[in-house]
Amino acid sequence: MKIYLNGQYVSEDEAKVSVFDHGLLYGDGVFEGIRIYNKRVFLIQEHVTRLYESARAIRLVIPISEAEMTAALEKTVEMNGLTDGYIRLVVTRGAGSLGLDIRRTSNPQVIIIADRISLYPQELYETGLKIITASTIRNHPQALSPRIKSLNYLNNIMAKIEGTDAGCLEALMINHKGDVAECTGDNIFIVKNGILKTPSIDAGILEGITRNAVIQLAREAGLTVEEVTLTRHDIYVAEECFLTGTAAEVIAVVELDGRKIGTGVPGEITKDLKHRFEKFARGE
Ligand code: PXG
Repeated sequence: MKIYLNGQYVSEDEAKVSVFDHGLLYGDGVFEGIRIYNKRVFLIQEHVTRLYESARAIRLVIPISEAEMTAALEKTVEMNGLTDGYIRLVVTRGAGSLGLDIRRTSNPQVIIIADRISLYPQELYETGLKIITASTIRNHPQALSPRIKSLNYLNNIMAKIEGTDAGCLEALMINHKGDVAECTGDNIFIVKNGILKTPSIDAGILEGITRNAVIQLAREAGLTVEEVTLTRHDIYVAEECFLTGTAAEVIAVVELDGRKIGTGVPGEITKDLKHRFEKFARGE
C-alpha cells in the first residue's frame, strides 16, 4: 500500500511522523474519513471543504491548495488500485517544541491512507443496532466545537467505551442542553408520524456528509425532513430510528437503553433510504 505523505507516495514502513508532532502530543490537527465506491472518492468536494473549514477553525494553514488535495486523494486511490475502500486524510499541526504554542511548530504533515474498509458486521444491517445513552455529554460547542473534525476525539472515545462496555457498537450522546446530539461517529435520525427528524447543527454536532446526503435523498423521495430539537423521549416513542455516517452508511437502530423503538425491527422508511443511499453512493 502506498501512502501519500507531504507530496510523496511512500511505503507503509516509510510513512512516519515525528514524535514531536503536535498531532501526537496534543491531538492538534484535523482529519476526514472518506469512502471509495466504484473507484470514485465519494463526495470528494464536500470532504475537502469540511477539512479546510476544520483547519481554518483551529488556525491551521494546510500547505497545499484544495485543488491539490483533491488531486492527491484521487491519485492515492488510483495508485492503490482500490475499487471500494476507505480513506483517512489527516493534517497535523507539525513538529514543535514541548508546549502548546502553535508559533513554535512547523511543517504540518499531510497524510492520505487509502485501504480496504472493515465494515460493521452485515448481520447488524438486517437486524438493526442496539445502543445506549452515554453519560459523557458531547463537547460544549464553546469549549471545542463538534463541527470541527479534529484529531482530538477523546470526547467521543469516552462515550464509545461506555457503549462497548454495555455490549453496543454505538452510543447516543446528549448535548450540554440535555437534548439529543449525535452518536460517537454517526448522526441520528428518527421517523415520527411519517416525518423524518434530525437534530440541527446548533445541537452541537458534526455536520455529517452522509447526513446531508440522506436529507437530500429523503426530500427527493417526497419525505418531509425537519432539523429540530430532539430529546431522548422523542427517540423512545419514534416509529423508526437510524444512524448515518461514512463508516456505517445508513443503519437502523432498534433499541435505545433497553427500550424497543417502534416494532423493534428496521422500519420501512429506514430500509428505503438505505437503499436510495446505496444507489446514490454507487452512482446508479
Ligand atoms: N458525528 C461524528 C462525531 C463523526 O465523527 C459523523 C457524525 C458522520 O459524519 P460523516 O461525514 O461521516 O457522514 C462522524 C464521522 C472513524 C470514522 O474511523 C469516524 C467518522 C467517519 C469515518 C470514520 O472512526 N466520523
